[in-house]
Amino acid sequence: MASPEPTDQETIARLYRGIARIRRVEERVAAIYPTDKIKSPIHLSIGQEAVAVGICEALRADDTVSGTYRGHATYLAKGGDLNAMLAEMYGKVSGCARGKGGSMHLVGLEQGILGCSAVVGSNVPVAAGYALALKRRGRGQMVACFYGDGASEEGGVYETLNFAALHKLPILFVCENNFLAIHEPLNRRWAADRLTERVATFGMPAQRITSGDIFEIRTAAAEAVAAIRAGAGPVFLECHTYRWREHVGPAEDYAAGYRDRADLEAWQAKDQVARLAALLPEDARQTIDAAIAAEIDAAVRFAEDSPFPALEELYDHVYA
Ligand SMILES: Cc1ncc(C[n+]2csc(CCOP(=O)(O)OP(=O)(O)O)c2C)c(N)n1
Repeated sequence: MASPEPTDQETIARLYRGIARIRRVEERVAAIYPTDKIKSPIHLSIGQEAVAVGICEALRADDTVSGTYRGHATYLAKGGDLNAMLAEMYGKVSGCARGKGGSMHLVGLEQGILGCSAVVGSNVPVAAGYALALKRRGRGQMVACFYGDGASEEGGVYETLNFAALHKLPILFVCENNFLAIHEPLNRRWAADRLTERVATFGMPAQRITSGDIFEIRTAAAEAVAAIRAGAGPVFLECHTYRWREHVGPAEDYAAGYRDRADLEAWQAKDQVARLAALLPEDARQTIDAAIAAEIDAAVRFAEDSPFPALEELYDHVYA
């Protein structure tokens, strides 16, 4: 059951701005991609934005997120720098990883973005280690760790859930369940669709949100964050969502035969960008849209005008 929509226009406008900004950025990235100016592979999260925005709404600025290689939404929702994100994709020195990481390795320690990895599931133990460090530091900070349903099949994720529960780490695990791991749907990978129940057996509250509703995600995140800050240990949220585009790249791939366009249409019918847009007065929405478009134009210019890293730094910053 979806939680009631907030009536205050300020909240709706803020959520709309967050979610529409991510959508428009990724649409622009998809449009630029065929020109070959973007040097990195891209994993778009178009359709999935409500999860990142709903969760990050509940976080403090000094909290940390750990994202996946499909991390544009997480990076932007946590306050990542759009200029630095686009420059990173262009391979430019002004990128958030000096142009050496690309789209799959967005990082922004100043904004609490821990960085992510192309190795599926590998961000999860790193996030728990960070949560352990934050707990020891004792300033009430926490981590929100995002991963996919495919990543949930990695052994290291289960070891991490156990460790986090045992040590009552301040971490919110968020599984973005889009039902797909590359071209393999969930029902060909799991005998039983009981992810949330499996996680609960480790000894942490575990909740499934099937609606994709940004208000429901936001409410659940706020409750989870309050419990985590009170010292109760980790919480797990499984958020159903859907990726509209292909696994990697800018196109649609419904002709590939591994999924049905009907599934897309069902999710598009409850698209949260359109829903929030409809909750706003027309002039307020247009003002937000215009600001987003101007910001994206400026970020594209910034990425295009920035230089590539110098040859002399080829081997710098690539080994930690
Ligand atoms: C350890 C590891 N195994 C396999 C791969 C190949 N691989 C890349 S993405 C992916 C699917 C992951 O699916 P999911 O975690 O659900 O994330 P989504 O792409 O749906 O966002 C796989 C198997 C990889 N990158 N790393």
